[in-house]
Amino acid sequence: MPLELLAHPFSSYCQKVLTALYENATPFTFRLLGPDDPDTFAEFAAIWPIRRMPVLIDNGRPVVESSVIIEHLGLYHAGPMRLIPADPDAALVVRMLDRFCDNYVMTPMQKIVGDHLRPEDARDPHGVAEARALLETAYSWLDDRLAPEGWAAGPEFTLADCAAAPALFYADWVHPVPVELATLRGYRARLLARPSFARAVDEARPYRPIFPPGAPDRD
Ligand SMILES: N[C@@H](CCC(=O)N[C@@H](CS)C(=O)NCC(=O)O)C(=O)O
Repeated sequence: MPLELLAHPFSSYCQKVLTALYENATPFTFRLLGPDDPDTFAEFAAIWPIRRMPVLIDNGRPVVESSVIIEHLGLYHAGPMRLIPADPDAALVVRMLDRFCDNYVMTPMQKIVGDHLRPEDARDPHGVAEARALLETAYSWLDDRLAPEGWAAGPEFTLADCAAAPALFYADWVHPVPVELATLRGYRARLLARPSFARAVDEARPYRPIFPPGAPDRD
């Protein structure tokens, strides 16, 4: 039975997993989680009551959480691109950067986006200000840490880059990376040029009009 991914092309965490799948040209069936397919959504909600996408189904076995899905793919559907290094110490660095991108870039970005979905009288300006401050700190830390070439953890593209790509892509839309952080801006540009992530971004283009704060006219 082929792998199935319950996902939406415009979702940042789905793009993280799609990037990993495309890196290895892993065959899978994309099952769209959208308003037009209530059956797929009901299946998703039954599998994962937390209702956060994506969910991978591997021969009937559901796998949740994007980082774990990518680890699962490396264990059971390995391809030529090893997204988690074999060396355990190098793997720790990759996992730390993956956590960094999810917790300190993706989470505040989602907070800013999510605030636009709230009713006017339930907005959270204080929480949004905190999210913006966290993004500033995260951007600065990444800019200091990244090399001017290559990827987050070194010369190889890894899980950390799968996480960084959609996180920085959308974070820059809602809170632009300052021009003085040239290393980080260069890294975001390299991620956008990586064919695996570029494909995920292209597939999501038709959904840009639904970006809650309004999508800018650029990648
Ligand atoms: N920790 C989860 C986060 C997944 C997540 O937040 N997914 C978002 C889409 S990018 C979602 O399903 N949001 C739906 C909602 O918040 O109701 C992962 O790594 O997979």
